[in-house]
Amino acid sequence: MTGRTVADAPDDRGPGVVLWGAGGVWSVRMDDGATYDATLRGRLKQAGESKLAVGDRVIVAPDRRGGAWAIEEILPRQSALSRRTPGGGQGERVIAANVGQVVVVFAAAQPEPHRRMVDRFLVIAESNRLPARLVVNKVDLVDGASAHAQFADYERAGYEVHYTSTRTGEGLRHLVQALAGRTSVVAGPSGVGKSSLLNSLFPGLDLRVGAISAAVQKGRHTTVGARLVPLPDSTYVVDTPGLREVGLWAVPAAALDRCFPEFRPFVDQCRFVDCTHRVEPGCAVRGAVRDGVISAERYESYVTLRSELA
Ligand SMILES: Nc1nc2c(ncn2[C@@H]2O[C@H](COP(=O)(O)OP(=O)(O)O)[C@@H](O)[C@H]2O)c(=O)[nH]1
Ligand SMILES: [Mg+2]
Ligand SMILES: [Zn+2]
Repeated sequence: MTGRTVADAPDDRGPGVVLWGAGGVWSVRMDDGATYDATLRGRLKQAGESKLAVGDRVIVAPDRRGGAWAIEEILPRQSALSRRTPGGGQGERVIAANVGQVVVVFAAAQPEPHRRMVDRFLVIAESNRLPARLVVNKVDLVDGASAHAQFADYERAGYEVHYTSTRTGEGLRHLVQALAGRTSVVAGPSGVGKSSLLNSLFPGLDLRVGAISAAVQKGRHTTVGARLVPLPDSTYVVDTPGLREVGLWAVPAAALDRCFPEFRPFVDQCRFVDCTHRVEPGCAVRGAVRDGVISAERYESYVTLRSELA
């Protein structure tokens, strides 16, 4: 190892987190709040430029060739939201690293919530072993009792459900507490109020409301990946263009049942170890559906998704 130069002084080297990347340049926010554009050190590049993701913690140092900053080290990941190509293994692509939770946002109305789609988002979180919570926004447009009834299945399944309105402020205080100090992927269809919620929760953030959807934008600009948005008090939100495109390729068909947390107590009680919970005799999952312990709607989602994966 060569001797230290002034540029290598400890003060100029430090840990940070990747906010976004484009064309091989990564925006890294240092722990002291400064943001640098950095490129991967040569030897790390071989290891896989594609392996670095938004949310990764890295060590950044001044590049010896002067002026620029280099990512010297990628620190181990605690978790990741990733997509695996069918067949698994090789084709994994990490969308965001060190994700603490997935916050799935739907509207009570306008647009009408689509149960199958809610379940799809939750399965994506579960298959990545990430905790998930549900936000039902725009409750000002419906009566409270019906909103609660509509999402009761999710509370019974063990998910925390937040009922919110950016119009009345309902539920916002509790939601901001649920985001505080963590990194959250905020996912949901467009128009449900994700940007409005984040603006209400974090004044000054100033995200565009009613903006054209990511899907439409994609046709006009080069595709951008996920972005990590730093907020006060070590809170981060991952803004990803259309988690729907994440799809379900991450989930092996035989593991789908465990992505429904309320099925888990029953899957090992089926007569056949490879029970698909569709037609087999002695299926404990279908027994629980008959007994009203598992919601019939959630079970229907399982069957639909299972046939997609088969
Ligand atoms: N009634 C009602 N409208 C809302 C609420 N939150 C957001 N909106 C409206 O819903 C539309 C879509 O909001 P936006 O934040 O852009 O949704 P996003 O696409 O999920 O980011 C906008 O017209 C918002 O003003 C709410 O709590 N109640
Ligand atoms: Mg938005
Ligand atoms: Zn079964």
